[in-house]
Amino acid sequence: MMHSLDYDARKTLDRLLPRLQPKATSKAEWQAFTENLDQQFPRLFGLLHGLYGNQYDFFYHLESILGTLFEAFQERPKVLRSQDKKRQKDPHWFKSEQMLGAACYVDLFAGDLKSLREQIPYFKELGLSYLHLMPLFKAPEANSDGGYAVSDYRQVNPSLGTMTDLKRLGSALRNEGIVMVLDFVFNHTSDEHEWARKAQHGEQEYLDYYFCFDSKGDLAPYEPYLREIFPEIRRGSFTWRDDMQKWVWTTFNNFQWDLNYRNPAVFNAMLGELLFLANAGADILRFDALAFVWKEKGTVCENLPQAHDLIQAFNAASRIAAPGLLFKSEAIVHPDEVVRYIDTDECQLSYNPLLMALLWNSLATRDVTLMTQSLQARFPIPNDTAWVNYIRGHDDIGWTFDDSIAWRLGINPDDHRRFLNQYYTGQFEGSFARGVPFQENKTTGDCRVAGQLASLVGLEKAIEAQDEEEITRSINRIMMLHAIIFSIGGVPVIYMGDELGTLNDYRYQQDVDKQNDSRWVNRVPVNEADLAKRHQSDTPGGRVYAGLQKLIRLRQSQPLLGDAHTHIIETGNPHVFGFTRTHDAETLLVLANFSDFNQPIDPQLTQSLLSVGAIVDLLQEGGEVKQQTDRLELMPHQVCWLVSK
Ligand code: OTU
Repeated sequence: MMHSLDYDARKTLDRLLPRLQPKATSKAEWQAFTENLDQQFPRLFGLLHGLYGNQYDFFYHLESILGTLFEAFQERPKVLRSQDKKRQKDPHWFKSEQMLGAACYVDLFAGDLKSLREQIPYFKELGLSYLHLMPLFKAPEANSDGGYAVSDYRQVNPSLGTMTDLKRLGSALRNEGIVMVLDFVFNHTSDEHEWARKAQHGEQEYLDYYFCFDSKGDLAPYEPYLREIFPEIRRGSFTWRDDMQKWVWTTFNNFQWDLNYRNPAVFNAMLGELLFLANAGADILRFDALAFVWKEKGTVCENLPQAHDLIQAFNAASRIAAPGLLFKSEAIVHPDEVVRYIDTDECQLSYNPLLMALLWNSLATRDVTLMTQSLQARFPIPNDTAWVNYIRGHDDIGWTFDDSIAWRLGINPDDHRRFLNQYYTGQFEGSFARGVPFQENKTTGDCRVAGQLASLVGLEKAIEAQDEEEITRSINRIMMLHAIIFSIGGVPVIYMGDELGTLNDYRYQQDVDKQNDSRWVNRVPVNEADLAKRHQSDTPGGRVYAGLQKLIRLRQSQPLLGDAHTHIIETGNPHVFGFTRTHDAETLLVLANFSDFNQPIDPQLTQSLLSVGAIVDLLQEGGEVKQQTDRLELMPHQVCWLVSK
């Protein structure tokens, strides 16, 4: 079977390539393109055949797709081509300890793209080598779900600048060793996208780009099975359009129309947009809401096998036209499903929502057992891929842990999620947190939490109460969480503003376009005055900044925190989270105390994990040396990075 598919792929190329070759501008160009095809086309062909092979015009679409690939290949700028070559020779480049990411909104952080370029010295000062710019494309003016409703993938939102500005920014970042990460919002377009407009005018070709239904009855094979994503905004997953007299599939907001990937023309059109972004200088594309891209009657329409085939097809295609490009998976779903998107042939990078949620869980419960057991099962991923580890971002916190592991530990998962929501919205007695509920589902009781890092760890409340001790504790919590994501393996990403201890911004409640979406509480502008405070070492923001700076420098000087193996361990103390990083014969042991009290570490633990002799904690000033037999004690929220001397 394998052979016959390969044979069919070969035969297809023999038939289609002679029609494409006249477009080549040089022999060398054609040769380079066909070499890439030799490597990736059989895989691409197999995947597309699986998805679309039963359609009568399959070969017509295949020819269009080849055309898209060759055009993008030809347009790929020289600098990006040579970068592709460099990356192919160093496929683990993103696993280096030098990698440090940040995410920011162009408007909230700098105003526009030009001014953002002027902030590069700040990014360098921080130590960044990866910058995710939140969606910056043309989008509906009033509400665009923070840019996640794209009206034109080839046009920058005019208030932020132009495509030329974006390309300039990309190359300025590249010159400073910072990779540019952009969103590929490919599950849906805005209802103002040209395709959607044409569908609104009844053009059949574009009605077929989306899921449009004539009557409520047509929704019956789907609707009962679907999860509601934004139940506070609108119930269900479909929107009635009076102008069209049709129901349109809208998983998220009414103005975000789900694309119909059963139509190969949609695949081809979106492949064109993907490669356009790659050629505009994106090093990594964030595959937004990728769990939802394939729909099938009578299923939940999330994480379907065809969604994986589709992303793999994008992967094979992009390796033909833009081989250095990486994909980052944004699957905020069950941990078993999250890892299925991670593969060198699918997404080489993935957000780690499990670590994120369980860090918050452990902070609330002061217990690391659920985190340890969950990560022991779900942290390992293929060697040529990496996690993107984060604490907070622009979205909410969803409590996506594995219920069966919780049950095993005697935790009722639903009750526990209710507790976590209460805890982080400050309704639980003794809670330090100031979060806001997000998208409470009145039917299922499901809820998520929004809030800025500093407010969620207690800093907002502590500052208000002028409680110096609690301010220090909150800052220590921030340091502990970062010391973990900086060392656990993968690319750590800071959410810009968090490095300055920025608090919740409640002004969204007065804005009609935002008040329904509490995630705006954690989308906070950062201005020059805020940035200037980083030098004031007596302010909470200045203390956070100085602490993070120190952690970042230490991370970047320690190769064991880069491309090394991670092993999550049982520390023998339910309050202390631990893991080792090993490479060749060297080991680094990380321990983190989630409780409010000092915690002892059994000397046998360090003795068995680190080689004999004295040990040094890289996070201690002067790197205090201890004998293996000395009793090690961690202060509240203290983290140790231990190596043997
Ligand atoms: C993503 O998140 C983006 O990160 C959000 O900002 C967007 O609103 C959304 O897609 C639509 O583009 O629902 O609450 O279960 O959690 O994909 C966040 C998966 C979201 C979802 C995730 C989605």
